[in-house]
Amino acid sequence: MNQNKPSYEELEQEIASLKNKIKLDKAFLEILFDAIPSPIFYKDNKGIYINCNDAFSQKILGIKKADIEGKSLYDFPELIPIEDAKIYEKKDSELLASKQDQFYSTNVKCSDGEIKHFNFYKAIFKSDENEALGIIGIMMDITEQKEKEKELKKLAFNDPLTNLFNRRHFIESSKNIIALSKRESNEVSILILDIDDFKLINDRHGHENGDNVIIFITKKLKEICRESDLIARWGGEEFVILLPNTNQKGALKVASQIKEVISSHPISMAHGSSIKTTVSIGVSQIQNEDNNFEPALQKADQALYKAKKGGKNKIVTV
Ligand code: GH3
Ligand code: MG
Ligand code: MG
Repeated sequence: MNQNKPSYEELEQEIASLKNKIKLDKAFLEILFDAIPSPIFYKDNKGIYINCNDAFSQKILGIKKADIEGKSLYDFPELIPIEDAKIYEKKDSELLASKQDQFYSTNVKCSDGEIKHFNFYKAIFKSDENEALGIIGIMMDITEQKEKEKELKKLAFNDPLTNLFNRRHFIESSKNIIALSKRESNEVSILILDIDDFKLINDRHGHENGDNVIIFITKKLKEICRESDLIARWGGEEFVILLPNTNQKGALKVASQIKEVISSHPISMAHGSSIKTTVSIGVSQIQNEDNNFEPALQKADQALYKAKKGGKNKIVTV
């Protein structure tokens, strides 16, 4: 008899211990799978869900895992709209055909009703014969990151106090407007507007009330100007407005409307009283030979200087 050959009992013991190990490994993987906060799912090559983690069943569909397994994208019309199901199905087919990893990002309506932005990372799993058996997908919630990006973009383009375009954005946007106007032989004018004696407002009523005056003027400018006009906060209490399809005469009309509206409306101060303020405006039309607004703005700025010299609450044109 061979001394090294394990006995039947020993073999049984070995098998039992291996089975136990597999069970533990499986349980460990299951716990790990569910502990991952990113939704994960896998489907077979016919698009049938094989499994998913808690994050997918709870955060995305809001139903039990058992109700997802064995189903396809089209089995949850109230949770996955048909149009979305079609898009995901197309992506899955592309992935299975290409056998390459796939990445895309899209908005997803979550089980709590919120629309979130997700990055999708998808890969196929294959048989030993290299046949695509199905796909695995991981979803990363990047909503917060997207919001921050949006916020940063806004800060880069908009003035935080008034939400008007800042100087940089004005310069960029004006290029297209001027180029288009030139092509179509349309006239463009520019206004520069400066609040009169604004320092006094700050000194008498405080910086916060000064800010409110700037916000008030912004509101009035938006009310008076057309949707196509480009309004920017140029500096502290200075605004520049580009007026497409407007000649000098038209720009003067807009300027005088701004001047009248601002000087006639009382502005509420935080402590209950109200004040009135005035603005001075320089006006100039962009000339045909000019490729940008700068020469016209320079002229408008000189006009503004004259308006200030001439006693403020005035419009001067060149
Ligand atoms: P003028 O009629 O000649 O234009 O006189 P002014 O007092 O309006 O002009 P000046 O340039 O002397 O003062 C502008 C003031 O605007 C100085 C600055 O402290 C203030 N300022 C600039 N930005 C802001 C802001 O965002 N908020 C407030 N409250 N004040 C600001
Ligand atoms: Mg100024
Ligand atoms: Mg001023």
